Amino acid sequence: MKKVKIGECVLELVQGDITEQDTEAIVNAANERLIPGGGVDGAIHKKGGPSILEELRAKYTHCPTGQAVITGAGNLKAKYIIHAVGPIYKDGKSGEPELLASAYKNSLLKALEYNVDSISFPALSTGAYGYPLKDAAQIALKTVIEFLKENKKPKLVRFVLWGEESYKTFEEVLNTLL
Ligand code: AR6
Repeated sequence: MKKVKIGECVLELVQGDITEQDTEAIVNAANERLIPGGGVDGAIHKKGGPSILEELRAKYTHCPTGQAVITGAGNLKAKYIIHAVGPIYKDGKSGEPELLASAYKNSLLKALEYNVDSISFPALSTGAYGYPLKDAAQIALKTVIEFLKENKKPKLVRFVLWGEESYKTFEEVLNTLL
């Protein structure tokens, strides 16, 4: 676990499972059609139960890449799920960096809109969507740090990294940014 202060806010890195987090919101790595898939998305829907998909279907038809929508969290400990859509990685020159930054930023804006004090993120786009881990970590951390400096909330942002490689990469990148 690594914890740093960004002004009054706390930024944490932990290795673990996003579905277990007790932050007020957790972020899902969703797709544009908001159809439950594998990875984080599969785990969240499986553990959170059917109310999450019912709410998605009732409120939204889709979510463009780089944007985010919000629902309740069913059986999970969190109160909200922010469903963010990261880009599918092609060559790094097709707008992926901007779209990935935008997925983080729009999730944080959603959190502010709902007065969310604490939020957990997975490493968006780094699984099925193929974003190189180190590049994705740079964008994720830079975007969050910039947002916290500017907005002074949410009070806690936690990255929940699946596996040691992902955790270590985020830790190394964070050390270079501080
Ligand atoms: N907790 C935290 N991180 C996890 C967990 C977990 N329980 N499970 C996997 N990861 P992915 P994407 C890590 O594929 O790349 C889905 O089918 C994983 O190791 O979940 O944005 C959706 O429906 C990786 O580092 O999301 C979309 O179609 C990171 O979470 C598509 O995949 C993200 O991997 C989205 O792809």
